[in-house]
Amino acid sequence: MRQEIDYPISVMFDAKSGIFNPCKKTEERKVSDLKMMFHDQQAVQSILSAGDQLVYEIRYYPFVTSKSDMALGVTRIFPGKVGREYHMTKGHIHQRDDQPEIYYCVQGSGYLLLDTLDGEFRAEPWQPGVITHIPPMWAHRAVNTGNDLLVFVASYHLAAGHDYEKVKQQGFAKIAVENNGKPELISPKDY
Ligand code: PAN
Ligand code: ZN
Repeated sequence: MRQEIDYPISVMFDAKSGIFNPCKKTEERKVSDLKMMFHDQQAVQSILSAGDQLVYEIRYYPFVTSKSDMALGVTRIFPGKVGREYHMTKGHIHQRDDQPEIYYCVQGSGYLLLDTLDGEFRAEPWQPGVITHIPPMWAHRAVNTGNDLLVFVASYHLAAGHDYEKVKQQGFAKIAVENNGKPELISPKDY
């Protein structure tokens, strides 16, 4: 028997702003939410004592049906840095090891950083139009290295789950920092 949740749903999306409607939930992430992810702890402290800084926002629509689910998540990373390190998402690996994801960059510029946490690393340069498949078992983090908003669309199963602890403890093999006005990927130990 078809239930109400089993019918198609569309939302209206504005790629420039990253806003879509209707939207079920919006979350904000500030420097205080990812303070352990940044490598300049003095810069983190001075931002926090000045009253925090918005790094990114995520807007969600969970399409749940009686058979399965598919989540839509749109992330808006505001331009900015913490010390020399560019604004980025917290980064996570999916709890379930059979869960991939699609990211579609629609606005801004930066990188998608991918790390297996067992020695393999990739940095995909991002500009509007780039779609990246994140295979299962790769931690993922987006970085905004531009002067404007970076917007990307994500699609994944809610069942994937988000493990932030592994990334928090180990970090990614490389981080994106500004060097002479340009983005550069360096090893965190060289910060
Ligand atoms: C995305 C991310 C979103 C925010 O929807 O959750 O971009 O990044 P963090 O979750 O690392 O804070 C996704 O990858 N979902 O699986
Ligand atoms: Zn994910």
